[in-house]
Amino acid sequence: SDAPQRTLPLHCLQISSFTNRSWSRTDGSTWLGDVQIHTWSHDSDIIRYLKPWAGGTFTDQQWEQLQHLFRVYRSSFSRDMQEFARIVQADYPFELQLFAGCEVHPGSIPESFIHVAFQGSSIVHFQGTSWVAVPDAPQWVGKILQVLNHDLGTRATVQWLLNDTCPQFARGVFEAGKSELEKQVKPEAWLTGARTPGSDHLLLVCHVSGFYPKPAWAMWMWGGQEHPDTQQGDTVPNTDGTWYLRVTLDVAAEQAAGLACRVNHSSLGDQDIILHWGEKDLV
Ligand code: ELM
Repeated sequence: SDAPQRTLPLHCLQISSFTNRSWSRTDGSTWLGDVQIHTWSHDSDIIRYLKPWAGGTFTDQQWEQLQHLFRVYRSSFSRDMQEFARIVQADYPFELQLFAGCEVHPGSIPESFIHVAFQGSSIVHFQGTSWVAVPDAPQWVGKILQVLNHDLGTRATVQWLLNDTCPQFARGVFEAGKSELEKQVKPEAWLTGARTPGSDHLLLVCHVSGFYPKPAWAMWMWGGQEHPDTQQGDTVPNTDGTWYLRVTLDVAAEQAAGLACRVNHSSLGDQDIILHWGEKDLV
């Protein structure tokens, strides 16, 4: 059909730890939106699928070619970064993080990137056809850029990975995993509350768990109104790929009666979950 192709961003994370001149390790992972699809351990020669559809629409041969490219890349990377560390006299231990990926927007050109961080701070990224320093990068980054940009073969390969391979792979893997990525899983919700020691206050907690996708809404309600003292928690992952959210409210014990927690999520449509606070919820 001509319907706009919806996709999700494809992200690759690499963490390389350099302990001394002769020892380092590199680990990686690939994510489609908030779902991890590959893992690449330092101890393994192969990039492992975490989902049956993690090969997307690539043929076995295309995938084998990529695996080979990344095996060569990983050993070259360790060697080259040790050499750079020597050139700029970096202190050990140090950590390099690479964040790369692409996002395919319906009806416009894909956006791709590689960002490199040293000791947690961004230093270099790939732009157009070459490596460039971030605006506030330390001086010594210039020396590294000269060497990096001298390697025309790698620059060409990086452009091919960013402009062709990544968007093609992202489309294919989204297509292959569509039913799982677009699944809707309803949350469960429950209330707990505890007396705040040394006061006549209660800390009420509304727990919302097991939902997918990530966006969810929860509020403490009083007399049909959103309670302004509601404290939003972060939405954090469960171990099974679903999400967990809690909202809390600190109230005087005598004001707890009549409070309710209201929960909404895309899986619920307009059928919000409403839970009324009761003494039985005290723990
Ligand atoms: C091509 O990561 O230099 C494939 C590259 O040896 C794929 C990249 C995908 C990434 C360092 C230490 C301390 C403080 C700061 C630093 C600076 C950190 C700067 C990091 C710059 C690289 N650069 C990031 C590239 C590393 C490997 C390359 C290179 C390697 C092998 O290249 C040789 C030839 O030189 C080349 O012309 C070509 O013939 C090639 C054919 O195999 O062989 N290049 C590649 O492997 C995305 C990662 C996802 C998270």
